[in-house]
Parts: sequence; structure tokens; C-alpha cells
Amino acid sequence: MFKFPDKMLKLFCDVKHQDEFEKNGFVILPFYNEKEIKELEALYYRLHPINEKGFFPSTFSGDKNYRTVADAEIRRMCEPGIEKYCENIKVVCGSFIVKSPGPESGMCVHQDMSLVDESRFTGINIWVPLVDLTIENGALFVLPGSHRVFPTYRGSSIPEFFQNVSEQMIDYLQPVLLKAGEAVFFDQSIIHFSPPNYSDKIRIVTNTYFTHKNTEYRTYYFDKTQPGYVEAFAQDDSFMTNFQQFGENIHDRPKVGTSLGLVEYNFPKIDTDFLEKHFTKTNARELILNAVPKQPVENTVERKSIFKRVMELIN
Ligand SMILES: O=C(O)CCC(=O)C(=O)O
Ligand SMILES: [Fe+2]
Repeated sequence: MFKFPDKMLKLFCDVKHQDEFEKNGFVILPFYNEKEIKELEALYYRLHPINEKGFFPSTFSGDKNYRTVADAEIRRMCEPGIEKYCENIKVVCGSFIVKSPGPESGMCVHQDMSLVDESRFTGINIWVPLVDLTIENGALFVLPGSHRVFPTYRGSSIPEFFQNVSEQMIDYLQPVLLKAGEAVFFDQSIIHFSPPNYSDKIRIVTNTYFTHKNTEYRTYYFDKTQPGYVEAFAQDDSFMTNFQQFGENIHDRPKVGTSLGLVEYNFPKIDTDFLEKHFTKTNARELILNAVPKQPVENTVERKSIFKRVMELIN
């Protein structure tokens, strides 16, 4: 099993940003101005005029033009912000992540898939909403410090270390209530979640993925017939934008990349005692339960049923 590096390789120009990021797994910084927000909104509607239902990242779209133009344009728009804050990095993918109003737009508690060798490198998302976030419209919730609980190999075929406590996890999450154009830079290994968009407006986010300059892409796959191991794959830098399997058969063995063979993995698991001992309770459950949907939801019973739906998503 690998170990995290004692000290993360530096990615932020400002030591304060670097320290905060290393400690908490995220840092919040101003990112787009109003003109850029308008331009990105226009780009989204130009590329993808049909509002799909629910939760729809451009990387999962079957429309290759949407994926590739969104990638190129979002990277271009991110350049000034990234240059201002970061050093010795490479940007690998730009994407839209959109939530239409409706209960099916929630995203369960998860860590993002591994994309680099985390014994040496760090994969980071710059997640920027184009609208002010509220609890109602699909804010991001994070578990501060959770990026360093265990070194993990992650991917849709690999069981998560917190799967037995996903439901209880909600009591420890912290909402990240960004203004439009503000960014949360977060480590891909942080535990995060976003409830459905209960507002009456679409929630558009740009998500840009970057890592250290000299990093190679890695993905990992677990085959149940080989317990105690995962298979590592080297991927090229266009992986995120070109990986057709995201939208089709994400749980299958990757059909692209070069297998690097099996690596040992101990599949860590945690229980409720571990959660209590390592994390601080928040009022996230109450916030979500008390969120007032803009969509016509008549009474508390119905509101509770939306909450139940969130809980189903988590499980
Ligand atoms: O945009 C969101 O609400 C969360 C998206 C997310 O975490 C993901 O796509 O992995
Ligand atoms: Fe995520």
C-alpha cells in the first residue's frame, strides 16, 4: 500500500494557500469576473441548448463536440486565474457540471476517481459556480481534512472506505456557499457531496482539473475475482475528455490506456466510532432538511420526502 508524501509538492504560489489546501483539502479563492461569468453562460447555452434532466457533467456527454469545445474554452477562460494562483502545474480538463432543478440532480457522498499516483502527486479540481450558491440550488458540501484519512485507489469499480457510514457522513459535512465566480480548489480525494437543486433555476458550474506539471495519468480498476489488488492503468492527458466509458459503461475494465499490472490494496473501511473520533459534527442535515424548495412542494411531509431522496442518493 502506498503512503502519502510527507509534504505535498507545491502547487500554489502563495504559501498560505498551499498550507490551507494541504490541511483542509480545499481552498476558496475569487476566480471569474462578471464578464467571464456571462461569457461562460453563453458558451454553455451555445454548446448545449437542450436542458437535460438531473445532474449532467459535460465529460459524461455522448456529444463529442460539446465535450471537446467545453474543454478547450473553459481551459482558456481559466488561464488567468490559474496563472495568478498556481505554479508548476498542467491543466488537463475543463468541463461544465450542470444541475437542472429537480430531486434527481443530487450527487451522492463520494471521493473523485484517482487520476494520478497519489504517493507523489495531487489531483485538483477548480469548481466554480456561475450563480450564487445556496443550500437549495445544489451547493457543494465537503468533509474538511478527509483527503488524508487513508491513501486510496478510487474508481467506480472500487468500494469506498466510508461505504458503511455514508448515511451518517452527512452530519459532518460543511457547505461551501460560494458567490458566482468564486472558486473552491479541492483535492480529488476529499469526501464531498451535493444535494439536489431545489431552486427554479439551472445551476451551472465549470470544473477544471489540474495536477503537477510532470505527472502521468493513472486510473485504477477492481476485479472482484482478484481480491486484495487493483489494476493500475497509465492514461494519456486527453483521458478525461475522451473517455467514452464515462457515459456508457463506467464500471467496466477500461478499454483505453496501458495496464501497469496489479497493485496491492487493503480496501480500508471505517465505522461510526471512527467518524466521531476524527471529525466534528455540523448542522448539515438540518440545513438540508430545512431547505425550502422553490419548486412547488406543498408541505413538510413532501419536503421530508425530498430529504429521503437525498438519503437514498447517499446510500
Ligand atoms: O457539481 C456538483 O455538484 C458535484 C460534482 C462532483 O462532485 C463530481 O462530478 O464528481
Ligand atoms: Fe466529485
